[in-house]
Amino acid sequence: MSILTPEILTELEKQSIELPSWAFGNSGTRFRVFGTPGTPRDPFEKISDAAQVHKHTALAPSVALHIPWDMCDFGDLRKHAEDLGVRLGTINSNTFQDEDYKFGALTHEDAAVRRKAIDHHLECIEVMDATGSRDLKIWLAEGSNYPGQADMRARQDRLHESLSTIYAALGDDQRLVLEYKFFEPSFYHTDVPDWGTSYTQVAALGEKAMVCLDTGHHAPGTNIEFIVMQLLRLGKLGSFDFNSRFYADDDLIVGAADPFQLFRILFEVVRGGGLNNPDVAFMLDQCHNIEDKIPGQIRSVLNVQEMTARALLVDREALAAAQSANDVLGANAVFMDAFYTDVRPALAEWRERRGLPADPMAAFAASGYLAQIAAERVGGTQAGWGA
Ligand code: PSV
Ligand code: MN
Ligand code: MN
Repeated sequence: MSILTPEILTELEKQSIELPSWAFGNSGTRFRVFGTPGTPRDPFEKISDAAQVHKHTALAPSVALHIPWDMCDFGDLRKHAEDLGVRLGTINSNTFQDEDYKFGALTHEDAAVRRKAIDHHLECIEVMDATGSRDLKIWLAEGSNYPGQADMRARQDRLHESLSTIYAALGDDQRLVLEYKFFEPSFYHTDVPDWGTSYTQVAALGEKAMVCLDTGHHAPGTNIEFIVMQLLRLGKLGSFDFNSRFYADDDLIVGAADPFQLFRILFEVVRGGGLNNPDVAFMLDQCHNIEDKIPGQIRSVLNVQEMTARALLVDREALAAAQSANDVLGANAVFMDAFYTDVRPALAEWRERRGLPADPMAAFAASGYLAQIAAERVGGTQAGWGA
């Protein structure tokens, strides 16, 4: 009998992970952006590539867009997505590539600059109306580089004011998720550096505002699963941006740097009722600078699926018994037993039973899709970060 019980499989079958459109474009570091043959030249080609991930895994039915990078006719894009069996998801705003935002956007001293940044978000809400998206994700590249440079407190007040105006424009079924990041591009202070600040800001807005937790946006050693637990407990965990990091905001494949951390996070998701909970969006926020992008995304969603399966394998009853008996090593052993269980053969067999490839990475490689797009997509500008 499979180690994955029918109850576990029911949960796994419901799992869905949103892909970022920008993961399919070229990206790099501030030193160089390397090109990859076949890289999408427009949002339509990004969606086509994302649909390949879903086709081989049945795990990724939606794609997040970034505005203005993905500006196009959204009615056409929506139809293109639906024809390929996927849908358009979260809309990400962008206030980090405009000269006017050098010293801030939603927090800027100058009301005219704040107005421009607010208007950009209102435009994003119009895009959401056209794409049928529920979530507006806001990540702000705002802060200061030197002590004394900025009035941090006044900036919090202006942030609240700006966010309130954006929040007021949301439709009944729309939400705002506010992402935090402790550094970069500002290096002394960031206006939304941590979950506490994001929570404080969204709590002041209302029920339709939630926190977005990007796993790569914490200082080394941070107990991220504790934050997951707390936000779920408070009913304010709106979304995840999954990726992994060794050093900074590396945006590497989720589960690549520290699979155990991903397991611990997903255990708290399961424990806190966050799994397959419509209030919690599971997204990837990654860039594939040197590896092929579509296989990079396939590997990523499989990593999340594998760690979710292991998290579901934790014997919660045995764990609770050991915890209440203060059996330190016993409780830890129950936890580690699940983490060390190799679920890959059971998942492969389950996939086959559902008409999916047992090995999605191999099936995609054998499909010839990468060679096909490399031949077809010549000319034009390859889309991506810095585009
Ligand atoms: C920049 O840190 C960032 O990676 C944020 O995590 C956003 O979610 C993403 O870019 C897209 O804007
Ligand atoms: Mn992010
Ligand atoms: Mn980031």
